[in-house]
Amino acid sequence: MTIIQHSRGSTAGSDEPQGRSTTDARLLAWVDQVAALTKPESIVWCDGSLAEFDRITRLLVAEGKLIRLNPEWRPNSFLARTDPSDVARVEDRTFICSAEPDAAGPTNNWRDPTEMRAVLDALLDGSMRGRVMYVVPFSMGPVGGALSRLGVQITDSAYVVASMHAMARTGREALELIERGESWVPAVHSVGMPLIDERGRRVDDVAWPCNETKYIVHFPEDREIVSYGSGYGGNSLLAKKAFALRIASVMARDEGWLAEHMLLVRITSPEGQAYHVAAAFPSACGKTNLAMMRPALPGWSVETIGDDIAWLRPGDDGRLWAINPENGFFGVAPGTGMGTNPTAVETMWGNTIFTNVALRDDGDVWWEGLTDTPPAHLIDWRGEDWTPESGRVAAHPNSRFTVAAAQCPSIADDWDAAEGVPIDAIIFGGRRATNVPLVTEAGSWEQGVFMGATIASERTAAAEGELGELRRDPFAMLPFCGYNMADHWAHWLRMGERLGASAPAIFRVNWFRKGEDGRYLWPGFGENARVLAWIVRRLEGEAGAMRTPVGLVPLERELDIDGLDVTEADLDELFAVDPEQWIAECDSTEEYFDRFGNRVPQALRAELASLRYHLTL
Ligand code: OXD
Ligand code: MN
Repeated sequence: MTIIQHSRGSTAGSDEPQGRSTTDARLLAWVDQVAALTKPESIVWCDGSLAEFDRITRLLVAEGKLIRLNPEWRPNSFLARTDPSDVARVEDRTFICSAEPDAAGPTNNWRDPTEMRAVLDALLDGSMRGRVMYVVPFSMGPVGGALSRLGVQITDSAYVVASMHAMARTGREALELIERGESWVPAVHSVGMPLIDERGRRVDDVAWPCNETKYIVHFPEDREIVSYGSGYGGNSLLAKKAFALRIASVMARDEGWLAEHMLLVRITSPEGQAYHVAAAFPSACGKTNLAMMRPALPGWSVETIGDDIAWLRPGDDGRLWAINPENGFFGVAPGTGMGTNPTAVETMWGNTIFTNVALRDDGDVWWEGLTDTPPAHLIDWRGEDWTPESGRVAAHPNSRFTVAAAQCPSIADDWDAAEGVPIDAIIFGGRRATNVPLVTEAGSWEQGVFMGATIASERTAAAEGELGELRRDPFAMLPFCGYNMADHWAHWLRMGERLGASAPAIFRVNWFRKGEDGRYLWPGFGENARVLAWIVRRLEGEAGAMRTPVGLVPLERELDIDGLDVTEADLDELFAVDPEQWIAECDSTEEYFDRFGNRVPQALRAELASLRYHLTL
C-alpha cells in the first residue's frame, strides 16, 4: 500500500527547507481526498519561492525532462520537448459539465457531471503512483486585490509547477488568504502516467509523460477543474484558460463582471494623454505583438498590461476597470523576432522556459522567424538533427515561451495595480482575408456586442484542426466560455446597460485583409499604431468617421498613412464593403445564431436585421 505523507519540506529533493502544509481543514481534506484517489508517493506543498523554482528545475534537468540552456546566452532558462502527440490545447477533449446541457450551449462539449466524475475517478485512481503530487496555491490577480481570485492546483508534473511560477502568483501568500477563509477554486491535474504499474512494479519515466486519453474538464456550478492526460500548457496550467477564462467567466456572469480573452494596453498620445484598451483576438492573431507593440508613429507609446486575459468590472466611478489576472506570458514563439516583436524577444533574455522550440549548437534556442537566416544546424523540437535543407520546421508552430510579465521592457509600471485600469475602448479582431475593413467603430454598445459575437478567424496552430479554415470565434471566447455563448452575449448587453454613458467605445479591426492578388493590404505590426491613433482621436472627438452598413470607418485622410507605402487602391480595398459578400456573411451569421435558438438576445437579431437593411439601401 502507498503511504501518503504530507512532506514537511516545500519541494522534492532531500535538501529542502522545513515547510508546512496548511492549517485550512477544507484544503487539507481535499488534498487528502485527491491523494487517496491518485496515490502519489509523496505530497509537496509549493511555496512559490525562487529556491523552489531552482530545486524543481534542477530536478527536471537531472531527470532529462528539461535542458538547461547555455547561461551565457540565456541565463536560468530551459527547453522542454513534449511528446509529439501533446503539442496543443485539445478542444475536442475539453468539457463543460454543467447540470444542464443548455447551460453549456452548442459550442461547448457537454457531459453529465455525475457521469464525468465517474469517468475521471476511474482514470485518476492510482494515476500518480510513484510520482510526487505538488500542491500549488495561487492567486490570479495581485494577491489580496479586490478583483483577484484564488485557486489551488494539484499536479504530478514538476514542469507545470515551474511554469506556474511565471504564470501565476503561487505559494505562501495565496495560501495565507485561503487559511483566512477566502474562497478558492480547486484544480486537479495528472499527466496520467503512473510510475508503478498495476502489479506494483516500477516503470521508467519518460521525458514528457502524458496519456493518449485526455480530459480537460470544468464543473462550472461547483467551480472545479480536472485535467487528465496532457502536460501541455493550455491543458495543464489550469490557472490560465481553465480557471481565468472558463470558470471565471461563469463567476463573472453570476457576480456581474467579465472574464475575457483580451490583452490590455495603455496607449499614450504625443500630447501625453493615456488611454486603456482591452482587445479580444482569436488565438495566434498577433495578440502578443499588439500587447507589446512599438508604434511606428512618432510620439505615440504603447505599454503592456496583459497579453491574453482581462478581468473587467464596473468601478465605483461607473467606468469599466480591468486587471490582467496573470503573472506571465505563455506566448507563441514562431514568428516572434526582432522585426516583428522586439519587445517579446527582449523579454525572454533569461528566466524563461521554452517548449518545443529548436536548440542551437551553442546551447541557445531558435525558432522560425527569430532571425531571417536560420542557423546551419539545429536540434529540432523532436530532438532530431535539423538543417535548413531538412524541408521541415525546426520549432513546432505552437512552440512557446513562458516568462514573467515583469520582465517585459514595455510593461507598465502599474500593470499589477490591484484596482486595475479604466478602459476607454474595446477592440475585437480576427484574421479575415476578406470582407472586414481595417477598422470599424460600432455606433452603439449593441452594435459592438454584435461585432464581438460575429468574430471569425482563419484557423491557427494553437488548436487542432484544418489550417486556413474559417472558424467563428465569438468574443475570441469559443474555446474559453464556461457557459452558453448566447448567454455570454446577453451578459455583455446587460453590462452595457449598467455602464450606460460611461461604457467604453467598441471597435473592430482586421490587420489581415488580402487583395485580390492574395497580398496582405496592410503592413501590420508597429504600423497598427496608425489605427490605434485613429481610435484615440475618435475617443477625443478629434477624428471624423463615415457611416457604412457595417459601422463607422475613418473619413478619407483621417487615418494617418503619412510615409506608409500603401496605395490609394489598397486603402480602398482595405475599407471596401461589398454588399453582396456581406449579405452572404449575414446569411452565415444567421445560420450561426440559429444554432443557439431563442437564447440569442433580441438586440443581436435586431442588429443583424438592421445590417441587412442597410446593405440593401
Ligand atoms: C493561447 C491561446 O495559448 O489562446 O493563449 O490558445
Ligand atoms: Mn489566448
